Amino acid sequence: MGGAWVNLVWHRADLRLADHPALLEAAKGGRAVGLVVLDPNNLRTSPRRRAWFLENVRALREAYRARGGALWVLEGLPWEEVPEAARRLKARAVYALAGYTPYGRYRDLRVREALPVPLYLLPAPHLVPPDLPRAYRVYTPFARRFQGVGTPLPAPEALPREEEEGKVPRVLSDIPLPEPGEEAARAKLGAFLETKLARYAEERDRLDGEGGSRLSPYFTLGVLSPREAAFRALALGGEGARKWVSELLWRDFSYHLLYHFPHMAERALEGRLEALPWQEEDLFQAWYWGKTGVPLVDAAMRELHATGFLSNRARMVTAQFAVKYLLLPWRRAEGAFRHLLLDGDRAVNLQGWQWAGGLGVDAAPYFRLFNPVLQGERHDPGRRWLRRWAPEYPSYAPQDPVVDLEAARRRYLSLAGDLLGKDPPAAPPSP
Ligand code: FAD
Ligand code: IRF
Repeated sequence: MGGAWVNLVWHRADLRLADHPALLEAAKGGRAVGLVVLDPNNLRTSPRRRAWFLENVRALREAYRARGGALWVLEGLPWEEVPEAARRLKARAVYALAGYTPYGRYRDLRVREALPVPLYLLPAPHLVPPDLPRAYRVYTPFARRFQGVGTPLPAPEALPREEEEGKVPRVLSDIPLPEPGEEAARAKLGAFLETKLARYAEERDRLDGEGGSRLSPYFTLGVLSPREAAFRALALGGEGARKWVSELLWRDFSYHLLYHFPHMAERALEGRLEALPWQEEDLFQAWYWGKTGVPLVDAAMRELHATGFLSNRARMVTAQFAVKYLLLPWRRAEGAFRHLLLDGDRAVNLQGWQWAGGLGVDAAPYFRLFNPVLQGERHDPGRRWLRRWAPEYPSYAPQDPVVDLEAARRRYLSLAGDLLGKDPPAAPPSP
């Protein structure tokens, strides 16, 4: 072992060295040692997501080594493993970035109780801190709290040589993964800013997702700091940058919602809609495997299985279709989505489902239903995306659909209208 004492830096959803306040603080004395705890409570997920997490842990360990430092990787319950690491390393303190999910907060309390030394939880870089004491239920006033971002922090220059402990297991993913690690994320950010940011506002709705950055799998694990991303985009300026930063703010809004309304993981924020007559098995299987007979939905679900990614537009229409047209039990569908997505994130996915499904996030009126035919024609004009993922359909018109779109729309409007005590609108708009 190295010197007399060290500070432990416990990485969770912040698998990076740059713009990491806890790491910089811990490294002030020059003796910061990294720690990742492979937590069975987090890793009970699909092989692709387990593999993506572990590959990024491996990349983080390489980054520590490249600066002369060491990253410990222990497997087990955090309230056992963090104190164990602290004892063995003679750590003076443990530093981490605060997280806001219900499990994360519970875990951190237990770890703090079990530790013989202090656990310092520093605010993670966000555009707006999710733990604002005032609870916003609507995005726009939350986003108005944004006051710009400060310069991102540098990575610490040198880290102390220390023995490494633990191996990063290899897990086979069922899909090809993006290149893991902070350097890959930063290169992808650079390419996006250079080639796509200026046209982002016009191109972001494309069903093929080519208008966006595809950085979400990195943001989910904190491989890239959202502050660094926003800082670099805003430095370029323009409408595209403003729009892109507003999407990063949606991400913080998701954490904000789950922080203030942790029950939204179990129950829709608009609780009255929980009484909808949710359908079961057959329809769920048709939706999940992309066999609904509705081309946009089928293409989306197949792309999701094959790649672990989906454009925001495809997510909105597909999730809303599951909730409003098929009346699928929304939590089950939300969970299925999250486990297929490489960027699957409890807070962001919950917010996305409850927003798209009209279940209480933000002010979207219950009677708004996307028409999956018009959505396809509008956002995939040459049908290239459709040909790629569901080539048997010549157009976005349904073929032997599991539900008749018009009948399902009416059924939903009447059921939801009753539960919410509202008359169905005379001529509901169908965008
Ligand atoms: P870009 O367009 O480049 O946007 C930049 C970043 O902003 C994204 O990487 C993401 O971190 C954030 N962002 C973009 N759109 C949103 C949004 N609508 N809400 C919150 N943050 C956003 N995103 C996830 O990261 N994990 C999820 O589990 C997830 N589930 C979703 C479920 C549904 C039903 C819906 C409608 C959206 C969901 N999103 C989720 C948000 C969004 O679809 C993806 O973040 C985005 O499509 C990722 O592509 P990108 O990285 O190219 O995004
Ligand atoms: N955080 C950990 O500390 N340990 C783990 O093993 C984690 N595995 C994960 C796997 C996947 C697919 C995702 C995230 C993690 N995380 C792990 C980060 C958690 O999101 C974070 O710890 C959060 O605070 C826990 I995606 O609720």
